Amino acid sequence: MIRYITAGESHGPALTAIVEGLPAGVPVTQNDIDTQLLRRQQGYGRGGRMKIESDKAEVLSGIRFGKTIGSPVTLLIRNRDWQNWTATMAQFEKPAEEVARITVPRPGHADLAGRIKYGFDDIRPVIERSSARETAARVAAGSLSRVFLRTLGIEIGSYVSAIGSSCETACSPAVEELLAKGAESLSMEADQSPVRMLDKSAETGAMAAIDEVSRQGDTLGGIVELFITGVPMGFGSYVQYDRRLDAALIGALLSIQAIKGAEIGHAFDNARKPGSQVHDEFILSSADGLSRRSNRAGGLEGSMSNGQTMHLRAAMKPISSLVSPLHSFDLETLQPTLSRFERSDTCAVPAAGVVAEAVVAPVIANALLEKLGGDHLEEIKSRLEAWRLHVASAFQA
Ligand code: EPS
Repeated sequence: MIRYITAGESHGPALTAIVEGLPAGVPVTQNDIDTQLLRRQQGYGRGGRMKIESDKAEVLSGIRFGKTIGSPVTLLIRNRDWQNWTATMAQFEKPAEEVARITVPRPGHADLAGRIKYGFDDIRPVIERSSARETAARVAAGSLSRVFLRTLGIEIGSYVSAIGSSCETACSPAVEELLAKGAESLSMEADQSPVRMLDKSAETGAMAAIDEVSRQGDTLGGIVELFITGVPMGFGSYVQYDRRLDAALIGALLSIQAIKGAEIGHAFDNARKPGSQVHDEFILSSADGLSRRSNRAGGLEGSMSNGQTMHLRAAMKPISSLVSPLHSFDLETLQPTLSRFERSDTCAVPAAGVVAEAVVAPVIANALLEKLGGDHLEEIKSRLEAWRLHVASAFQA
């Protein structure tokens, strides 16, 4: 099973990830990792930091001659900005010059609870580790599971359906066509847009809205649509709560900084409708086997994959670092004051889609490994092929 852990502060020397449990024999290129890191850095509405960084992963272990070797993979992404923070973020010696302590929490951020929980006299350490900069390490880590899945015909993709109130009015027919080619085709199309939207009028509206809130010193959130194609029936299980695949997927999405809600399929819409308008009816044909009239369940029934495209949705709140201050107070004087500005983005929803793709990749890879086992890619490939044939044979007379 794949496990990973990340380390690193936003303005420390580097971010690191150790990924354990990847099978041996998965072909990985430097480009497979760095392409995802570059995608994460894009998007209309990003702040000054992305102009400083040019994220690249150094592979310190676990890959030999372009293939995983089954041992833990260590990834290191250096923070270029570190050179500007050596005094503030010094590991050992406190610098001679005064380092300003931060004592005014930003509403909506980890500042307040983090400062009290860890007993700091300065909010800086909370800002450093709660920062979404950490997602660079998770994108690098996730890129390995993503390659593993791609070699098995399982692809992950996303697009942005809403930024602020600018949203797609209906699900674009282009989505179905792109998904038919695999979910990565959908992502490649979305990547052509500065806001990763497929609908041009929504894109124009979103960019204008980002400009407008930026002028006002404000921020915008939005909604990411995530798709996974090629997952066969029967991953995950209903038999125990911690084997439920839907819960693991939603948990992964909610672990992303600023993501406050997630759903599978049309969960919230479905809740307002009778069952006859919700459940995806079966069509059995001798030519095509099993298909469905719809996919409102988002590819999961009974917490298991049902063979349809998986569709998840995540809601990102507006980033809580605002140029225009909100009401706050000073934790030292306990006097009301306005919140301080910490450099940030106006909108990071396009990047959140890339991060969402990365965090669900190990979840799907683990569901696959739980179902099929295996330590080497070729072994897993043949087991998956056999499972796909077994499932298809169930619907043939
Ligand atoms: C981010 C890096 C950060 C922020 C942003 C995301 O860099 P800095 O703090 O140096 O500007 O731009 O982080 C936040 C929005 C946050 O609340 O911490 C990145 O690499 O994605």
